[in-house]
Amino acid sequence: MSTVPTDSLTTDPSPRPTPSGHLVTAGQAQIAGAVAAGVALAVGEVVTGFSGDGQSLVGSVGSAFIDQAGGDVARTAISIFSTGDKPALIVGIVIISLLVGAWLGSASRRRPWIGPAGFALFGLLGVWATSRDDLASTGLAVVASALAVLAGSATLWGLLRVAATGHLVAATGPARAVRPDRPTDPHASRRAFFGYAGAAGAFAVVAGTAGARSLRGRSTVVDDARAQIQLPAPTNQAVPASAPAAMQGPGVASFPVDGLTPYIVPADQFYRIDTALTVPQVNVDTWSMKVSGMVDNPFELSFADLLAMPQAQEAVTLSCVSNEVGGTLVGNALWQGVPLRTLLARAGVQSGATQIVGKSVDGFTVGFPTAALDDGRTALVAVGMNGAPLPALHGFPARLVIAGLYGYVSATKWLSEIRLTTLEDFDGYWIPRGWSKEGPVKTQSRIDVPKSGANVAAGPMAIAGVAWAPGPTRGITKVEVQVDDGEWVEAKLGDAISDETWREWMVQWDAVPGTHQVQVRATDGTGETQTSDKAPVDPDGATGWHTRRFKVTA
Ligand SMILES: Nc1nc2c(c(=O)[nH]1)N[C@H]1C(S)=C(S)[C@@H](COP(=O)(O)O)O[C@H]1N2
Ligand SMILES: [Mo]
Repeated sequence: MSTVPTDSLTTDPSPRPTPSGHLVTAGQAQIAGAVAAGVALAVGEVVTGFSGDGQSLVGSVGSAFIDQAGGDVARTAISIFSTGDKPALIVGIVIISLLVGAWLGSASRRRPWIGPAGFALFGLLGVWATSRDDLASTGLAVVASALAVLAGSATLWGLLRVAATGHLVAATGPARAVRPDRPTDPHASRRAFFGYAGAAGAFAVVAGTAGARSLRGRSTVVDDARAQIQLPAPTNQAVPASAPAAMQGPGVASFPVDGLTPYIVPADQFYRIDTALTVPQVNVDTWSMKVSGMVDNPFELSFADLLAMPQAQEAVTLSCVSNEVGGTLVGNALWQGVPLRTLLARAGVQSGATQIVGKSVDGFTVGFPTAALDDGRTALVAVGMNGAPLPALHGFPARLVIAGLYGYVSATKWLSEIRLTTLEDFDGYWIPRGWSKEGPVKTQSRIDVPKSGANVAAGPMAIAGVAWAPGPTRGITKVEVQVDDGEWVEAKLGDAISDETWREWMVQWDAVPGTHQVQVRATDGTGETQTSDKAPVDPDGATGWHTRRFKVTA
């Protein structure tokens, strides 16, 4: 009597009786489980999306994954989770959830408790992840998880029942529908199953998308707040009025060479690196930051308090320790904010304090020696970037900017606290994940033009790029370029606002037909030329000379 069609979508050709005695194919059970998992995820997104604080269950699971995986894949973790790979992580979590759901569905044919038990475990995982996530509220996550588990279990139960009986609710009353003695038309029940499964799947897609949209819609909150903010005029003039155009504002290069990075990088082109799966959307009206720890007078500042204090504007080149030789995880901007020294002086740093820790609203932390500030380098609690309030991606409403230190030890975005402690007492986020405790920036240079593999016409051509060794006593004093095995030629240098920024460089070269290789090396203000020794990015920044190959045709 086994006439259930097995022509499509069924992986197990022998249908098994459910506890009610009816036949559900493995394929149908897997589809039921996957759809149920989708409904559960969607319900979780909707509940957190429409009532929450900007973090979803899936988002929290993703964040927990990033924090956990960071240790194992420390070598690449910082760059893996840069902007482009975050959607991939979310998609991965959804796919894995659907696969687990499919497995739960097929296991539920024999043991109906497995479905709800599996969903409950998933719900607990969501609650656990949320409890570790500073951006999410655990109370809401418990409610969202509970509703998601209920919705998932109910969907699975309902779909298996339709698969078995052809009805969700029997015409003659629910009690009779589960009776094994009720004959069903297998074709009708198959049609009914796919009807219900399709409807539930459509609900999951629509609701899940709406929930995720609503979460993302929160980004306009920050955009609206930014539009209202009037930054005070800085007390200093970082850029003399007579300075060249490249220094006056973002988007202009020191040399008219196509493809050369602008001296001041526009905020929307500035590299972004952080562990945040969902960008923190900080409410500037309720935000505050503390100065705490080993200080005589701990205090707390609102955003208005910060804006009321004297503001400095400084050009500082920020770079990421994960920047490979020739990489793009480096940028120069005009940062405006309250000097960190002003805040520390007000707090009264105790003599035993040897480390400054920066904490973020999302739980991320940095730490660097108090001694780093002894040389007069720029250190800001920045509220502005290139003359506008910080964009959400770059730390709105306030972040740390410390010249000469890689971002992972210094540049806390979405700042919530500055804490004075000792070097022994605390390690920032990346330190237990295998990165060096201290992160001074290494001297580096990069070729922007020509591009790798470019094909250029013979004749005079520009070779150009950027070089940096940011720090009050460093900066770039010389850049040299070598084509093939020729002489090292000194490049022309663009001006710099200070030694804390990069410099653009350029050489003219008479291109002759053939395949060529160009390499670059920089010398910093201490007279030291960057080493040609190749070192990987971990644990404290890459070294080596950037090389590019290109072709010249007659
Ligand atoms: N809250 C928070 N701040 C952070 C990070 C982070 O993961 N979370 N990453 C740091 C790292 S590794 C770098 S290189 C800089 C990058 O700053 P940007 O994204 O504005 O370029 O931010 C730093 N600040
Ligand atoms: Mo970084």
